[in-house]
Amino acid sequence: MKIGVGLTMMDRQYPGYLDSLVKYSEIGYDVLDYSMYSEGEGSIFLQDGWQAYAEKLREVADKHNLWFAQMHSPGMGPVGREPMEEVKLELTKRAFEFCSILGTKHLVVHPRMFTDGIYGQNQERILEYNLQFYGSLLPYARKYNVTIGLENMFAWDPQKRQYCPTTFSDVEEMLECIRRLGDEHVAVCFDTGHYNVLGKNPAEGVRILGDKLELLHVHDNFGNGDHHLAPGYGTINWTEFMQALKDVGYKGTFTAEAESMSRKLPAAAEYDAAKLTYSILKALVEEAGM
Ligand SMILES: [Mn+2]
Repeated sequence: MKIGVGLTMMDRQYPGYLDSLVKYSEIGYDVLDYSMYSEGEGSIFLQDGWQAYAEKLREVADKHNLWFAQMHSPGMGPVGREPMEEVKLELTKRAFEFCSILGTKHLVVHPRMFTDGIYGQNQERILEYNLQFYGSLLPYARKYNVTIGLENMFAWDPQKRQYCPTTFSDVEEMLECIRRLGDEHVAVCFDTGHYNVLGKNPAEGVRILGDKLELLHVHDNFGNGDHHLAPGYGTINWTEFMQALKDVGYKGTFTAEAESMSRKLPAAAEYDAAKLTYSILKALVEEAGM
């Protein structure tokens, strides 16, 4: 199983993605996740000729035997509360072309969430909204042959001051969305940490998703926050999780979204954090014989 990580772990020690690629390759990573999560107004992807940047990235990645297996589209606030709504939608559409230049197979696109959509409230209305939303992206998915990854989410309940379920917290809801979209360019990106925050066992989520699970955001937490730590630094049972992946015949990559391993460290320690994260992922994969 190919091992991957988000391309932000070493961005202070090695600024500029092009220079850091060699470092990920040196550590042993096979694949990378390019995140457009924070892209908005002023993004390079809104400038003429952004494709040249993408082509350069691809060229350097190829040279170092790295593959951008998955990408994350721009993060969006709840419907009606996103100040850059139009810009982020435009960037999301451009992300498909970016994927095609990089040879990326999966683009993760969060569902649109609503402030009145926690604890399963208004679920059918919100699912209808998301069917329209993903449906509007499907022409791009088909054109560039990229699969949209639906991701399981969580929200914050400001009244009870605790994390709570929202759109796609229930993996069955993602399966229902895929069934109703009826297009092979849609699959699930399972986020282990998001599931654990809600007190649910990620291994069980994997078993429900079965062959609709095509990609992962692997990270750990203590169940009291979305900490984005490497496996073993929280409360998730990774032996059980790996067994579940094996049992459902998971064929995707083992890609971490564990940026907190390095984010607050002194810049000079980022490489070592990325290396430790790799060692952990590699050991889990090898122990599971995957
Ligand atoms: Mn995630």
